[in-house]
Amino acid sequence: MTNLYVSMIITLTLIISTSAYITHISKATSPLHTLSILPLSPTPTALFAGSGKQGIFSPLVEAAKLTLGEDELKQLRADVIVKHSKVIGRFVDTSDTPFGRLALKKLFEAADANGDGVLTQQEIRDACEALGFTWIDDDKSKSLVERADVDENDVIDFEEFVNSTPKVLRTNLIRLAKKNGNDLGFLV
Ligand SMILES: [Ca+2]
Ligand SMILES: [Ca+2]
Repeated sequence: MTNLYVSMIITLTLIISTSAYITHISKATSPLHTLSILPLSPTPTALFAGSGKQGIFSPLVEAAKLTLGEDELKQLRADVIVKHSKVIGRFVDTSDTPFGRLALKKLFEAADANGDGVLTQQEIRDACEALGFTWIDDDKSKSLVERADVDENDVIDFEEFVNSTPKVLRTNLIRLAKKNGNDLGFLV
């Protein structure tokens, strides 16, 4: 009962902090695109503001430590990552719905730094970095573009983006969730 409750909160916090982070970066890098990219939380910016990721998690982790033993926490941490991955999977699976399409549109606009309607390899790399996908280096972003660039004009238009992004997002958001869990010493 308690385990379920705590893990639900943690899962929600993870997904909200991910979207808050994206929103924050979007505002920082592109004043024209001030809307929340992934409108999963009504007030993602408020949650993010002035807190940093540690601030978001630490009260929850402390509370969980008091409520559960260390061993249970370790098990819970594993469970949460699995559950979080499923939440991300479901979100990405909505990409052919109006909501998913809107989320992808916002993501595309935020990535398109010069607003010319297509994404270059550099814009994609910058966007990946803004999303926290720090493992996407020049080589990896180049191969992302090569795979997505169906008409082979060396840039990614919105249709190419829609067709390739859900899979890339799924893989990398899950990796980010795991990484954030580790960075935070999350439920260690
Ligand atoms: Ca562009
Ligand atoms: Ca293209």
